[in-house]
Amino acid sequence: MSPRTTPKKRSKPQPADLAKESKLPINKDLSKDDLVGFYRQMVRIRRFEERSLRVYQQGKIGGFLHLYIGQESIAVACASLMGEHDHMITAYRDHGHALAVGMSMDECMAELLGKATGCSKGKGGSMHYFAPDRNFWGGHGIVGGQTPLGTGIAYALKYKGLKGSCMTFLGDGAVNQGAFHESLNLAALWDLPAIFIIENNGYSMGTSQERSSSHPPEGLAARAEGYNMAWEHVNGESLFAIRDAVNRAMKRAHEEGKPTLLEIHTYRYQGHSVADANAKKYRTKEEIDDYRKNHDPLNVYRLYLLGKKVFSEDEMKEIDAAAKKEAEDAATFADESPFPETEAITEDVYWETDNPDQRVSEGRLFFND
Ligand SMILES: Cc1ncc(C[n+]2csc(CCOP(=O)(O)OP(=O)(O)O)c2C)c(N)n1
Ligand SMILES: [Mg+2]
Repeated sequence: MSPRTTPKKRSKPQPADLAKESKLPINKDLSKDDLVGFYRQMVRIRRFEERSLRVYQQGKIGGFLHLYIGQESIAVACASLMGEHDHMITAYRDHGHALAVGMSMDECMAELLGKATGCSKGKGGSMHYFAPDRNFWGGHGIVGGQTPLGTGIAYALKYKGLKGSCMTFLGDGAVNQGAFHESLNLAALWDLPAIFIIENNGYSMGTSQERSSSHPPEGLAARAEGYNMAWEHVNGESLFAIRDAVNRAMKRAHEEGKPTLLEIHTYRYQGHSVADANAKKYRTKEEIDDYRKNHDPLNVYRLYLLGKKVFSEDEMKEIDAAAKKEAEDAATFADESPFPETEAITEDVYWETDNPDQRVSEGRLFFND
């Protein structure tokens, strides 16, 4: 059999039809509060990140800062569907997911500055936000490293007999990692309630999808066919389209205990991280401008809400001002917070070091002499 043609480019952005997608079963009964709430969440993420970029430029953040600007619809739509036993785990571009599941700007901003009041007590930084109490399992720096962990969470749900799911987010660059393929295989083989969500923003650092991945003409998600797994390609410009597809995947997980692979078409306007000096060299200015002007999920959704008179221009501006103030206050909170004590460096690393009375293993623990 001759190989199928490998496409040279990822698909072009498609204009979303929010009016049509708002009538899909999962969206048609949303209240004004729900609809405005999604907007507020997306604006909060964007303003938080814009403020965090300034904090970085002021030299207050050590390490990396990967911004999610342009991808907000994904985290917000996915979080909006989570029930008691639905979980999330993602890579290092994790601020949007963290805020979407309900983490506060204060604990997130303080973490960026390495402060003791941060969600990981200042020891994780931008790439390692965690809130297990909100079913949010991080925040992982090794590309694709979160995929076996997400598969394990899905396995735990099945093992415990809980009706839930684990959404594992990854980038388009992570789909070539072995761990991802091992995860897909086990999730399909063992019928796990796992949902793998590729946030396809077209680039892994400075490498475009066309230079890194071979895939069937239908896209990266079609690789799921090889694992006998359900898959869909989704337009990330539309919060409604994402909710529709993720809801289908969640139902499959909850009711049939089966996995799904979703590929959501999206874009990042900023560089890979704020240290990406070449952000405008590996792609054209026209490409960035086109997404920003015509396909920005926040803008597209704002125009939809204004057009449908769900909220007024004034209400919209108030939401924006409140998000800016919240981000400003978080920056002050982070500034004024203390750094962790030096002794705290060995805490929260090994359970048995923190809880010697519950120790079961023999021998020398890493931090003990
Ligand atoms: C195993 C591993 N290899 C390489 C890196 C360096 N690295 C960090 S991010 C990245 C690109 C990943 O791109 P993608 O998965 O598309 O995610 P995005 O940054 O676009 O969200 C690379 C190669 C790493 N962190 N881990
Ligand atoms: Mg990418």
